[in-house]
Amino acid sequence: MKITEITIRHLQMKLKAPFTTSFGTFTNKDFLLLEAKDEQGTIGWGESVAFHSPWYNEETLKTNWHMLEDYLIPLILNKEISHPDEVSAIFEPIRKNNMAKSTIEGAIWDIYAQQTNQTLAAALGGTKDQIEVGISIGIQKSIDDLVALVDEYVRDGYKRIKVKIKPGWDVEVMRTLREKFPDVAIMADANSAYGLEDAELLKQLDEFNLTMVEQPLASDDIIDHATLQKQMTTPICLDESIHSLEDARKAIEIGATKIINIKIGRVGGLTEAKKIHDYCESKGIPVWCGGMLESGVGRAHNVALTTLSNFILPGDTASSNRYWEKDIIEPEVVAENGYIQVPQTAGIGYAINRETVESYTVEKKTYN
Ligand code: OSB
Ligand code: MG
Repeated sequence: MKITEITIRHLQMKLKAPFTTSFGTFTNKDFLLLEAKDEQGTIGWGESVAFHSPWYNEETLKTNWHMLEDYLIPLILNKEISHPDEVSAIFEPIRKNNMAKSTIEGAIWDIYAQQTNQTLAAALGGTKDQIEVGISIGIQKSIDDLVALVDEYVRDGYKRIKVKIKPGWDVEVMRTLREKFPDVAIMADANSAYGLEDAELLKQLDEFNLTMVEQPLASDDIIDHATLQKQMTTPICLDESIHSLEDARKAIEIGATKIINIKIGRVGGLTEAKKIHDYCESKGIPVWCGGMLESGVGRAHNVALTTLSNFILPGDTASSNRYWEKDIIEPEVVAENGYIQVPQTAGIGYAINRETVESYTVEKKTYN
């Protein structure tokens, strides 16, 4: 295949409810949607998971647009590509900027799957026809509000409840949840809100039989995570720290992580995500697919990736309607009783509603 035209759109979608993490609150989701066309006219879609502001990591919507326009699109346009695994080699001269790279790579995987007449899941080597999912709940105004939400999502059938924690919203919150929901799989995500000096506090989480604690410490500190894991029984799961197979290998080797959250954008695309998945499987490290409040396009890629065998733990890919009044795909992603049925049409498996896309578009530009 040869990509002959790429369109980038900045979309803004209003979240049904604000989502608060230890690093900030989202009320809108601003992101880039990428449409790629090849010489046969096949269209593929990719979503950048970079946020509007550099809170989660250093990438932003604008840095992604810059990297795409000035570096990545010129490297890809009119280049002969026989398999999407080649894209990471084409992008090798450009350091990091994984979310920007992943945006194009995702669209190329979609085109490849369509041209080989298979689902994206099958193209990746996935085997499941349904996937198990959990849900991630932001920081709330009160513990009562949180308990009410957890209750609702448990009734919906979500297979695992993740709650965001930060200093001042941690041990007592988890204690209350464990008391109210003794049999539910519960975990906590700190988004790097703590330091090793908080080890005594974090160790108190061991009382609550949590499935894991996600990214308690800084993103660039896998050494302190290893030190902390030696002192805690709750498994540590790394999110922000893992950008590549090499990061995963080192974190596992030093005992910094017992579980890995794989986010396609954070690791630079589906090819690297698959490599991390395969490596973790060989080491007996379970993985799960994280979320970045994606629209339907990113969600579809997450669903496909999660069909790989070592995605043993439920991920964060909840129903479209948990986030949006109206998603940009048809049908929307639906979790029923904690399961999403994997679509069976070629490519990402969901159709794009162009009218809806246009209604959310703030700015767009075409490159050819
Ligand atoms: O750390 O997993 C995270 C949302 C925004 C930024 C970071 C994270 C999250 C989530 C929500 O936990 C996942 C989702 O529902 O998409
Ligand atoms: Mg996380």
